[in-house]
Amino acid sequence: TTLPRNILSIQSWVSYGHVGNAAAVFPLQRLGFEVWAIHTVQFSNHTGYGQWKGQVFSPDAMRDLVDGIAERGVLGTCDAVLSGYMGDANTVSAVLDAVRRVREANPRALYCCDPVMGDVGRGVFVRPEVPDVMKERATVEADIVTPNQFELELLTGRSVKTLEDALSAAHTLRAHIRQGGPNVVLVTSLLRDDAPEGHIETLAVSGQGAWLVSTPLLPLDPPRNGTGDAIAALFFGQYLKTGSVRDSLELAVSALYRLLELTHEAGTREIQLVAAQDEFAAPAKRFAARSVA
Ligand code: PXL
Repeated sequence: TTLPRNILSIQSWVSYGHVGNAAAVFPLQRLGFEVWAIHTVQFSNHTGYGQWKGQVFSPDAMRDLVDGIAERGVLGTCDAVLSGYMGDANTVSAVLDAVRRVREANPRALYCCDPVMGDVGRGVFVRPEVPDVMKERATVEADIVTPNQFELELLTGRSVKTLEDALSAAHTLRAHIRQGGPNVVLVTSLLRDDAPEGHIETLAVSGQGAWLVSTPLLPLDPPRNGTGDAIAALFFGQYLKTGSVRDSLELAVSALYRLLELTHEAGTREIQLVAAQDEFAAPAKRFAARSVA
């Protein structure tokens, strides 16, 4: 059997800076994947600046691109689909159509859904109908979901304050997503009451086991847009390469920590995605995961 090579990534595009596909495509390419990028929007810059120019693409414009790829006869060679920020229900429908069409052509294709909906400081930043649609229609099709702590709470209706809460909510979400495949929940930006101070954690819960990685909390204010998009891409890419949840967690978190450290050193509003490229495939310092199963 051959290793997965082709990933369809459906996300935002920005000309300047790094969120959505502009945060995910390059790390995946650097890991060795061919990335088929479909952009849900084309903006000048991310919305964290408060102002931007550009267009939102219609669901039909996205379907058109899937049609065009299908006409090349290559849909059956698509190994995986990655989705990120989906601002309204129509975008969710177009993404799920793409997932269905890929799976018809290749039943072994994996779907990773990053349920981007909000964050602790910022609240919900998608249209009010999205959380329900994300829960009932998108995550149920996903083999891997990558919520942050806030999104885990939103998807499960649970409050997450302790490690026990996080594990229990993550297992509840695992039972809700697609069964029979990897069935992995990756919880990012975990800040629980019972953790060592000055640290932020990433938790992976799967049939292979549950692991936690702790990294120093860097004083990045505001938190950098695109960080979640980059870790979802790195984790999914590493999982497709290695098949190991623990290794993927350690490799993705270690690369992301160095990416943020470089960003802090540079003092830039945008993440240092290009400067950090050597970290993606082989992090210089590897943070170890501890089993919390
Ligand atoms: O990181 C998610 C994201 C996706 N798409 C756009 C964004 C952001 C975050 O700022 O602005 C357009």
